[in-house]
Amino acid sequence: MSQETELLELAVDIACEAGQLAHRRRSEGVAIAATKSALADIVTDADREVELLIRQRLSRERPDDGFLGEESGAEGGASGITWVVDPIDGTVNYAYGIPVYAVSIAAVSGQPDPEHWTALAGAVFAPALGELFTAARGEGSHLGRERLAVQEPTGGAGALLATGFGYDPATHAGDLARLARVMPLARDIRRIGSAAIDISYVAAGRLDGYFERGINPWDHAAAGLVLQEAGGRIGGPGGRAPSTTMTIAAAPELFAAIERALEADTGV
Ligand code: LIP
Repeated sequence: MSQETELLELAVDIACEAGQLAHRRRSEGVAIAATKSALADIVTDADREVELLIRQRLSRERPDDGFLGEESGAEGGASGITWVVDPIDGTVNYAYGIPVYAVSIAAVSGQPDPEHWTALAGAVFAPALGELFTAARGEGSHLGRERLAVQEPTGGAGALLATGFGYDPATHAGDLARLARVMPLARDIRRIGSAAIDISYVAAGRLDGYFERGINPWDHAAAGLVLQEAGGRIGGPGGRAPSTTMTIAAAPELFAAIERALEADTGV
C-alpha cells in the first residue's frame, strides 16, 4: 500500500467519525461558543469538540506528525507530515441548520503552508448530505466510488461559478467589485458557504469554477487535492498558491479566464 493510500484511509476513517459527531451535535442543538475575527466569524462548541476528536485520533495513531487546525492552531511534528484540519467547514451554515457543511482533513508533506506543502491525501465529508470526497496524490479523486474528472464549461451559456464573502463587512465592497469583474464569465453564481464543498463540487462537475478572497489553508487543503487529482487547478493569481489574498479553483482554461478577470484586482 502506498503512503498516500495509507494516509487517505486514516483521513477517511477519522473524517467519518468526526462528521457523525458533528451531525449528532447539530441534531441536539448548536451553541455559539465565541466569535473570532468579526461578529459573523463564529465558532461553535461542536467545532471545538470535533477538532479535539480529530486531534486525539491523529495523536494516537500518528504521534510524530504535525497538526494545523482552524480552532486549536499549529503543532510541529518530526515525521515531515502535517495534518491540516477544518473540523466544520461552513460553520455559519452549521449554526443556522443549513445542511451544507463538511469535515475537511488533509495530510501534507513539507512545510505546512500552501506555498511549500505537497498534499498527499485529502478527505472532505459532508455528513448531512452523506457525501465523501477523497483523493490520494497520483491515485485520482472520488466522490464515493465515482472517479472524478473536471471538464471545461461548454455550450456557450457561461460558467456556473461559486464565491463567498468575508466575515468582515469592511471587505464586502471589494468582494462585490471582484464579483462584478468575473460576472461576464458566469451563467450564474452560487454562494454555498463552505469552501471545501465549493472546491469539491468543482472537481465533481457540480460547479464550473470557484473564487474567493479570505479563505484559509484548512478550508482548501483537502478539497484542493480532490480538484487537482480530477484534473483541475487550484491556486492564486500569477501562479501563486491559494491564499487569503485569493483562491481560484476550476478546469485550467476557466481558471485562466477567472484569473484574467481578477487581474485588475487592487487587493482591497
Ligand atoms: C468558511 C468558508 C467559506 C467562506 C466563509 C468561511 P469556515 O469557512 O468555507 O467559503 O465564505 O467566510 O471562511 O469559517 O466555515 O470554516
